[in-house]
Order: sequence, then C-alpha cells, then structure tokens
Amino acid sequence: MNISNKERITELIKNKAKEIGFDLVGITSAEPFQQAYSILEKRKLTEFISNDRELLTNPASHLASAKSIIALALSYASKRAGKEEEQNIALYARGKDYHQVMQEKMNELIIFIKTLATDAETITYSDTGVLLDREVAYRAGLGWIGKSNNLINPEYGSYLMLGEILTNLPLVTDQAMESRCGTCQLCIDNCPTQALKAYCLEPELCLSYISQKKDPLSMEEREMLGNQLWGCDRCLEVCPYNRDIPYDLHPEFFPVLKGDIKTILNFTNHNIPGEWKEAALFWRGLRTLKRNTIINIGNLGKEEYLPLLIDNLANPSPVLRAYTVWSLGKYRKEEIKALLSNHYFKENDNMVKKEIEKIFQNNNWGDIND
Ligand code: B12
Ligand code: SF4
Ligand code: SF4
Repeated sequence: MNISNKERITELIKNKAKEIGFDLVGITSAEPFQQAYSILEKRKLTEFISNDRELLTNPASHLASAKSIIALALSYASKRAGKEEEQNIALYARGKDYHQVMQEKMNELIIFIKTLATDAETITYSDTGVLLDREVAYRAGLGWIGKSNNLINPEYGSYLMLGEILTNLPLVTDQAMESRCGTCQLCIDNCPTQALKAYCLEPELCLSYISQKKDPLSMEEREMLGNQLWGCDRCLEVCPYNRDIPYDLHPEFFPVLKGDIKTILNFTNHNIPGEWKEAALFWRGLRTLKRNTIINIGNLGKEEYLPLLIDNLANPSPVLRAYTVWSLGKYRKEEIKALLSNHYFKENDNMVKKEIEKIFQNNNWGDIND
C-alpha cells in the first residue's frame, strides 16, 4: 500500500466508523505498550483481567501481522436516569449490554474494511480483559487517562465505552492527548471508599469491583457497598469534563433498569425479564444481584424491607441465607434477636450458623447457645 493509499484508506475507515455511529475513532500503531507494561508490574489487578502482561500490552500476541489498531468509543452519557432509586446501578449497566452494541458496530466496520482490502486481517476486543482498552484509546488520541483512571475526551467526557480493531493494514496514526486534569482532584476526594490515588486505582476498594466480586464479601465490604446494586459512578459524576457534554446519543444505552429491591428479590430463574438477563450486570448471575440486594437492605435499614429479609431466611441458598442473617443483624432489635436465635437451632448449614454466632457477638447479644 503506498502512502496516499494509506491516507485514503484511513480516512475512509474513520468516516465509515462515524457513519456506523461511533462517537470517537482514532488510530494507533500495533507497537507494544511499553509504558503500560511497566505500570502493570506495580499494579494490583483483579481476576477480571489476564495476569499475562505480554498479552495485555502486546498487540502482536493477538494478531501476529498487526500493524495498526483502530480505537473506537461510544458515549453512554444520559440524563434519562431519573431520580436516585433505593439501589444504585451504574449508568453503563442500565441499558443494553455494551459488549453486544460495540461488537455489532465493530463487525459492521470490519465488513467495510474488507471491501477496501480483501487481504485485511482483523480481530476485535471490547472489555475482554486480554488487551488494555484504555491504553489503546489513549494512544490513538481518543482522550487522556484521568486521575480517576477513566479515559476522558474533552468533547464527550468519560461516559465512554471503548473497543478496538487490530488489523494488518498500515494506517495513519493519531497523536496521544496530554492530561487536562490539572489541579482538579474531585474524583479522588469524592470516591466513597478512597479507592483512588492520582492515576491509580486500588481495585479491591472500588465499589464497582466489590459489587461484581464472586468471592464472599467481608463485613467491611458489605458495609462499603451501601446501597450500590451494581458498579459505581461517583468518579464520573463529579468529573467537570462530564458537565457540558452531549447526552442520550444512542437509544441502546438509554437506562431502562431500575434498582428496585422487591423486584429483584422476586426474581427466580424462570421470571427474569429479557432486559435484565441481557444486561451487562447479569454476567455474574442472579445470585450476585440478590446478594447485593440483601446487603443493600441491611445498609438501608428501612422497616418496610424487614419482612422481605425475614422471608428470605427460608431461601434455599445457604450463601444468601448467610447474607440475610448479616442484614437482619443490622436492625439490632429484640424481635430480630429472638428470630435469629430461633432460626439458629433449625438451621442445618454451618456457614449460616456461624454467621448468626458472629451477629450475636458483634451486637453484644450474648452467647447464642445460652
Ligand atoms: C478489570 C476492569 C475493571 C475493574 C478494575 C479496574 C482497574 N483499573 O484495576 C473494576 C471492576 C474495578 C472496574 C471498574 C470500572 N470500570 Co472497568 N474495566 C476493567 C477491564 C476489564 C480491565 C482494566 C484493568 O484492569 N486494567 C489494568 C489497569 C492497571 O490498567 P488501566 O485501568 O487501563 O489503567 C491505565 C491507567 O491507570 C494508566 N496509568 C497508570 N499509571 C499512570 C500514571 C500516569 C501519570 C498516567 C497518565 C496514566 C497512568 O496506565 C494504565 C494502563 O494503560 C477494562 C477493559 C479492558 N480490557 O481494558 C474495563 C474498563 C477499564 N472499565 C470501564 C468502565 C466503564 C468501568 C467503570 C466506570 C464501571 C462502573 N461505572 O462501575 C468503573 C471505573 C472505575 C475506575 N475509576 O477505574 C471501561 C473504561 C471506559 C473509560 N472511559 O475509561 C473499560 C475500558 C471497559 C470498556 N471496554 O469500555 N473495571
Ligand atoms: S467507581 Fe466508585 S469506588 Fe470505584 S474509584 Fe470510582 S468513585 Fe471510587
Ligand atoms: S474529576 Fe478532575 S481529576 Fe478526576 S478525572 Fe475528572 S478532571 Fe481529572
């Protein structure tokens, strides 16, 4: 491909990406992400991402012939979310699953690329945890990585979903953008769990992580979760770059899911509506949503939800019964003490029994066996 052809193809791909509906498109080379490679060494990573640094930072380990990466972003900023519900759901998880939306649009772009160059090889990623999406977007000039860790674009802010197409085509690359955070540190000051230091996230403290964690949640994590059902948006909400931005650009991302305690506790494997089952927050399954809901009730401490918790002591899942015991314990009432004491002798699962023992200890209710 000669130079002018390279420029022409780059322009055609970018125009098509916009036509398909991507809000941002930029190009970076497929050179390894050297800076990120050394950053990763010092970072704690979650189980949601590969621990193979080479895989995370070297595009060639995904597509040996890769020369360029087309970085793409879709804005999901919305003003339609309405007033806060009892349980908070992060905006990205309230509409259609972004993985699906990104993938469909990326597939459309690939079909077009193959009409330009029949020998084009491509591979796509969006949130797969094997290549760093933010690093790709940053290098391709889509924005800068802010102190919140989020990729921010000066026009669209940081409510952005990211994805990329690796290709063997040589394309004209874009310039990376310098950080414009300046002296601002609103995200750091407002993070409810102090999970942020400048440009660095302590993932185990992040509510987004805690809400998605499969392993049992410690007492501290349950307290920290508050009324978050899924994800957390605090560091996005306070960011000044999310103020005067375009909203509601893509109907797929309009927020349809609402955090409603009764609705979620009533879900069984047979009555879950499609918009829940197909949403990004369902990837951990119903049990995680119910676990978080039960914890949310304990943290909200509202009388109206007490009967729901009491009913939930009969839940067939010992794990959910154990969290129910914890939440009931937060009510610290004589009536609850009597109820748990009664349940203790009927309970046949040791984990649940231990949870009741802990509640008695923590609430200074004496020895359960007395
Ligand atoms: C695992 C994961 C999480 C984990 C852990 C994230 C983490 N940072 O450790 C948890 C569950 C906590 C999480 C939360 C969220 N996530 Co997430 N997550 C991922 C995933 C799968 C991997 C990210 C990761 O672990 N990277 C390892 C870390 C070390 O790299 P990094 O986050 O890219 O960090 C870069 C910067 O920190 C920078 N850097 C490091 N040090 C320094 C120092 C300086 C000076 C500078 C300038 C830069 C810099 O270099 C790093 C490498 O490029 C990506 C998808 C993907 N495959 O990339 C999505 C992704 C990062 N998540 C995304 C989103 C939307 C979120 C949430 C907003 C969701 C929510 N509302 O709850 C929150 C935001 C939390 C936050 N403030 O970062 C988007 C980000 C979009 C954007 N605009 O940035 C991604 C890209 C998914 C996608 N394809 O759209 N996430
Ligand atoms: S998502 Fe929430 S908990 Fe995580 S860093 Fe942002 S503000 Fe803090
Ligand atoms: S809140 Fe301020 S410091 Fe944090 S990412 Fe936004 S501009 Fe940067």
